[in-house]
Amino acid sequence: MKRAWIGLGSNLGAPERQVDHALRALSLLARSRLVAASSLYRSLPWGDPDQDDYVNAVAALDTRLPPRVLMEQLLRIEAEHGRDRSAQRPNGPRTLDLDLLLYGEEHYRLPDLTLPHPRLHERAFVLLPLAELAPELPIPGHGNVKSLLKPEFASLCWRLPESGASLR
Ligand code: PH2
Ligand code: MG
Ligand code: MG
Repeated sequence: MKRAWIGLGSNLGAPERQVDHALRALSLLARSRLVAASSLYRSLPWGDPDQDDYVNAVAALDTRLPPRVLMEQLLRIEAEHGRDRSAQRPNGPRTLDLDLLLYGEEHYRLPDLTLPHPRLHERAFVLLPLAELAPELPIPGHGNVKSLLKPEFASLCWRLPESGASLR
């Protein structure tokens, strides 16, 4: 059993509902158990300013699925939420994005999967939800989550008041 950390994001088609549904889909994955989900956060678009704000969250999944199989399942859930990769620009709007952030402490470098996620340590919309669940979690090569938080994150990403973290 490994602990995987998954980043969820959406800024098209009722983003809060997309993220809620995706959490439910993660809880139904074979050979896996969803152990925690952060609150939902609203965040300014990173990488391409010409799009709506995102809703982001992070989930912890204990799983026996190997990383590539888990990745395939994440792509399947994205597709079931209307994700159309062919019509998409890099960092542009999307109905649902599921990023595999960490898989245990494993390092991977495949054409379509790099672990840990190469930009995880600098993104407010990943680090703030992650800090809610696991402030002490080490990000290989970068120290723990808590140590990576920066004051300016507060103006880039904020918790939606009506949402709360849940342990399952
Ligand atoms: N995802 C992107 C590009 N930019 N910005 C925010 N705030 N949140 C995201 O999840 C996000 C983004 C591509 O996956
Ligand atoms: Mg992404
Ligand atoms: Mg992605």
